[in-house]
Amino acid sequence: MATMPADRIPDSTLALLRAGYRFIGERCDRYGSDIFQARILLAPTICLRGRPAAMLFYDNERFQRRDAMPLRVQRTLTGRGGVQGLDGTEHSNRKAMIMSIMTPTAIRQLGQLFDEEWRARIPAWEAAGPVTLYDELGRLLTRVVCGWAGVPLATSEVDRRAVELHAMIEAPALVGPRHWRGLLARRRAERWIAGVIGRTRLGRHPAPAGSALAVIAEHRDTRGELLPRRIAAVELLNVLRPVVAIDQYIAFAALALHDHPAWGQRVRDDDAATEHFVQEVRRYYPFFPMAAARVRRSFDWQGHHFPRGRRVLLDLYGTNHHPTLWPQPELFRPERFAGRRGDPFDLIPQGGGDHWTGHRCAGEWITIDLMRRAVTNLTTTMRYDVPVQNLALDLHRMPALPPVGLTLANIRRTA
Ligand code: HEM
Ligand code: MYR
Repeated sequence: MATMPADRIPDSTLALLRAGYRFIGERCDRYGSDIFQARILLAPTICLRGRPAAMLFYDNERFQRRDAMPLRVQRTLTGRGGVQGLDGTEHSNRKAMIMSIMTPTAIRQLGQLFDEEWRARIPAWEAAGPVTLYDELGRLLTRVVCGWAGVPLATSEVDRRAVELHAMIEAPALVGPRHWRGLLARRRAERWIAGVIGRTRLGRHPAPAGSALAVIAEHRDTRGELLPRRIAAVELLNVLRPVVAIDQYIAFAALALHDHPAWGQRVRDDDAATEHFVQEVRRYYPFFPMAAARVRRSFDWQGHHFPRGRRVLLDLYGTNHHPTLWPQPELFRPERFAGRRGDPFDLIPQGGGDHWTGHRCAGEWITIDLMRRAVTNLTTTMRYDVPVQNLALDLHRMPALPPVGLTLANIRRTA
């Protein structure tokens, strides 16, 4: 058996929180190995990066998701009892429910709503002076996703729900007040959505057929039972929250347009260039740092032993920056996607493998579609200035800055 390189310090959790997105990659570079072990959250943990590692990690025979996600992440970002922590037939049943919402027609409807809202918002931005893109898009996406999903939302409620959904996304890797804010936000949001599910089931709130609300409220599990209201709420929030999270990627796209102005010209009226640009934003910018699983049955891989029950972290960011997969990974070069064949295990910002049988992100197509539309809106429907501000990428924080701060000024309509 080969010896797995290992961190020497008794516990690396703080080092992980401090190093952020580069934690696994830095150690892999230092050890000259895409696999190493560290104690994280007081337990031995195997860390992996790269394409072969991603193929291994998404093998359902070898890994399970039960008890894999750290509690602090479940209590804020994902909730408990949702699809992320299921295995086997329970997972396939629940995942089929979520994937049934993602039809091409539904994705187009969401996109059209998004475009309409964006255009309708421009006059207010024109009048407002400098706007923080992340806050503006957080509110816009909250309105759009609730309308699309069939969730009733009074105008007076938009701000509060947008803040709650943002708090859940920001909290998992932070400590202190910003973590507590995420705990509270999740409790409130689950109560809100459980109420909506309850009223829908009683026929007090008609949910449009095929909407996320209707599908989840009416779904039957493997035993033919409706989901408990709280679990249904976790699943509906698994659709609402991440659509709002796309604002981070849109802010990164705006940052990339600012840093690489020639691409602002190239993406205009060029669908292929826009696609490459969006894929490079998803590859290059840090978002979901790593995925977590546990060894289901002991096995050996590349001469290393994986004992049953061991937690394993796959470095999503590090795989997207792996030097053998991506020449000059630290350069932002959308043209690297021209002629590149799709591969389920190399570009994995939203997980790898298969959407139905595995845990790959259910919202990947929605994400790509809304990012494409956002890039078109940023480059054709309006003009703006980017005032002097600190736009240096901070990879130490998860989620990374600057999306929270990116400000646009002097917005004016062009179309
Ligand atoms: C799972 C990232 C947007 C719904 C995941 C995973 C990642 C991810 C890394 C976990 C993969 C794994 O465990 O192996 C992202 C990022 C997004 C995004 C960076 C950008 C904003 C969305 C959207 C939706 C969505 C828009 C829904 C509309 C889900 C669901 C899962 C998931 C339901 C759980 C899948 C499962 O466990 O089978 N996402 N996601 N995500 N995502 Fe996303
Ligand atoms: C979603 O809302 O599900 C999509 C985007 C969330 C990104 C959150 C980024 C920071 C998370 C740190 C989690 C560590 C996981 C082991």
